[in-house]
Amino acid sequence: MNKPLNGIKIIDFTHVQAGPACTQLLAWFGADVIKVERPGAGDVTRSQLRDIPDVDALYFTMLNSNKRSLTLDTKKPEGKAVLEKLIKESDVLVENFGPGALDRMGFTWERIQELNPKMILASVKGFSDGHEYEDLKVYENVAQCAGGAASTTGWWKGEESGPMISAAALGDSNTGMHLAIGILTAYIGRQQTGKGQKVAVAMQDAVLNLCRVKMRDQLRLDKLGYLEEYPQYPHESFSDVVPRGGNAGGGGQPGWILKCKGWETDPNAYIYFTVQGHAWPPICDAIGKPEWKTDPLYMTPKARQPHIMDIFATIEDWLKDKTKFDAVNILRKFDIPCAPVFSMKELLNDKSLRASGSIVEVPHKERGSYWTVGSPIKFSDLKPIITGSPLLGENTDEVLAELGYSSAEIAAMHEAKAV
Ligand code: CAO
Repeated sequence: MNKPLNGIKIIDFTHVQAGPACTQLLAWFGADVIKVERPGAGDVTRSQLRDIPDVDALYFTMLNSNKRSLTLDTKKPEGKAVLEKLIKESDVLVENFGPGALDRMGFTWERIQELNPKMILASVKGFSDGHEYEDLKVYENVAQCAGGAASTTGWWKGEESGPMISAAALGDSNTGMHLAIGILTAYIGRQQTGKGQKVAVAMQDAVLNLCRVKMRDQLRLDKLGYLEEYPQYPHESFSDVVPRGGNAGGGGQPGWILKCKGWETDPNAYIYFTVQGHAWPPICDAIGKPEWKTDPLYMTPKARQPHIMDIFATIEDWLKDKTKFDAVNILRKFDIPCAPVFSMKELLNDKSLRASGSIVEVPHKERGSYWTVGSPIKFSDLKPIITGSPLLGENTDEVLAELGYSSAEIAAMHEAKAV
């Protein structure tokens, strides 16, 4: 099968989630990704949140498939020499160490360019170069706070009204996806100029990029003093910052999460319901309120907005005797944008996701096979085959041999604990 990234060699100097998510994606599409890890320990996620004693944790296996693992102590002279050779022979070096770590190791951008002017150096950091917080180490939730997601997510009143973190990895995997786009752009650029370049994505920026519509709302709020699509409108007052909007639609279409049959005991017995402005009559027909079609209090989005929460309460009443699946099966006939709230368990066992390769079973040498999330990107001429993640140092000798080291030299490196 055609694997478009075949022939691209990537030094994967990443750990935890943001960097590994990026390099895993590139590995799925054919790049040779060599994960460089500290001898003896490796990526910290190998041992974090283990479900089987002494076996690589799912946190690691689910972010490092299709890669090779090379152990290398890059603070020892022997390790540095190997990394230098690798840099000379590779196309991309991806890293997400704390600020300055690569420089302290002796691999500044200037040094990397000396070794290989075609090298693309791709970095994830918490904040961008020159930012007043550029020295900070950053994890997922820190990035969500720094990038505007936390201040705009959650409830705006009541005891649980503080900023809220999303379960989606907006800081980590999202930044990795941005970086993958940056790497491929730099790679195409290199085909035109013959030169590599430095590509960086700050987690704060990647989160902010996904919060673009909240920035839109700030600009609107500055101008108007209110935001008509938020649940606060028109009965509550707005301050000068974008408020948290609960489960509001956020765009031009009002929406909310509504309870379905069984919500009292099933934490996911809900659907998301969207009221498309131009598609009001089918909603009225679907929920058994045909009289609303011609009622001036309901006919236009503007007329509905002041009592939109009452409308949702009426729809919720209609949902009382319907499961989330029954409800969606009815609403889909009326072309109403909606979906069940799926639990992780339901997604894991979803037949459609398994058929499409979005959920895949992967073999692993020590844990046996396990299910994971496959490629969300589908191609007509490439079906990524997801392979197991490598054991720590599984490919060390093989990679060293490819770099031209003799068996005796490799043995000496093991002896010196440099690999
Ligand atoms: N051989 C020798 N040393 C190695 C090595 C190797 N193979 N791999 C890493 N190291 C060293 C680094 O050189 C660094 O050493 P110094 O600090 O002495 O220079 C050290 O390991 C620790 O690196 P670190 O700062 O990256 O690690 P940490 O656990 O303290 O911090 C994290 C982790 C994620 C907060 C930090 O890496 C970071 O802020 N990264 C950038 C942002 C990011 O990607 N965050 C998302 C992570 S996913 O939630």
